[in-house]
Amino acid sequence: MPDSTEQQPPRRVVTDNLVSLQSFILEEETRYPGASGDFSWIISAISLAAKIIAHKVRHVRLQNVLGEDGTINVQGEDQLHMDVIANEVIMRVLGGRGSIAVLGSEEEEQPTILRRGHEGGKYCVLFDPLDGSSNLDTAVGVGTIFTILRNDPKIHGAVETVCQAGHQQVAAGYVLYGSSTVFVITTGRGVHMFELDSSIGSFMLVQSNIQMPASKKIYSVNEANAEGFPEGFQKYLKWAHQNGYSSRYIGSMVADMHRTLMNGGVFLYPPTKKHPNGKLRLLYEANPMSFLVEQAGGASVTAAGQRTMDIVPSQMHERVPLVLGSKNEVAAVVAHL
Ligand code: P6P
Repeated sequence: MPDSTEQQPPRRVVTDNLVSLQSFILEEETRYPGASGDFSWIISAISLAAKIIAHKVRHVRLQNVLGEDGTINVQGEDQLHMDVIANEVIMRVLGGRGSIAVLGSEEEEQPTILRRGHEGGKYCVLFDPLDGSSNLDTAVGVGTIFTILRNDPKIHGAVETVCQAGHQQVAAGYVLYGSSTVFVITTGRGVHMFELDSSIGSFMLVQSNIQMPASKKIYSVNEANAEGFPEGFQKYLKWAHQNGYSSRYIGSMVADMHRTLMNGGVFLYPPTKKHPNGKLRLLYEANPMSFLVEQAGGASVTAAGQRTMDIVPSQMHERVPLVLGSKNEVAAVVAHL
């Protein structure tokens, strides 16, 4: 036994710990005394669904799941095989989690009630199972978007239960099936990114507390629709053209959003002739992305300059015009509206 006078070896401090999504969420849970673990189970379920979908997305031609399913979804869009498959995977994985009261999907007209408040239903989960799926045939990045809300047992209608303003979200995130599979999430304490290590089947923490640059001269919009944009948006685009901005538009929201989150810039889907209220859905696209952007130091507003997360939805699939991204870039758009 060395005596106290002997030089003790320096204690090793490991700074680049290996942290999985599972352990990250469990550690987060310890910050909430009395937390039951229900919430962690939901994130775990979403993570499992993401791994299953990632495998199918990366083998669509080999598994012969490209193309149309022959049905039309509630949005009036041709459903693709992968839309249906991704939706089924998430419904089947989340359906088994005892703390979920209501599930809402872009692919289904009505929310699904799994259990009432007195039966243990504490949370509602809304999701777009495979946003941008029309890009699958050209192997462009697509994504799953999710948001978690509290279930109010006093509200009985499923639609009324899920129609909550974005600032009431408990957690939100997306999975981007891109050149890598990344899982980006916020529970209201910063934005954190995990990358799927398919050799071990785990999402591993690769970046914590992501903060967007306050300014970045990149705008992301489908300029083919510009003729139908309200005048303020047309003025903004003209200003951006004259001030050295670059244009980047993939046409897959999760991919455009991830670039904006990581590099800065502003993503816009204004009112158009075809979509006078914008194309993107408030509850399970605009709100989760807005939560992430605000947590990363950015901003998200509608075409009227109103904070997106203050809108109280009246319908589950309502659409909203959207401007989100770096704080100063959103301000530059609003200044022209
Ligand atoms: P447009 C995909 O269909 C989607 O819902 C989003 O992922 C994407 O941002 C948007 O539509 C693209 O729409 O009209 O530019 O093709």
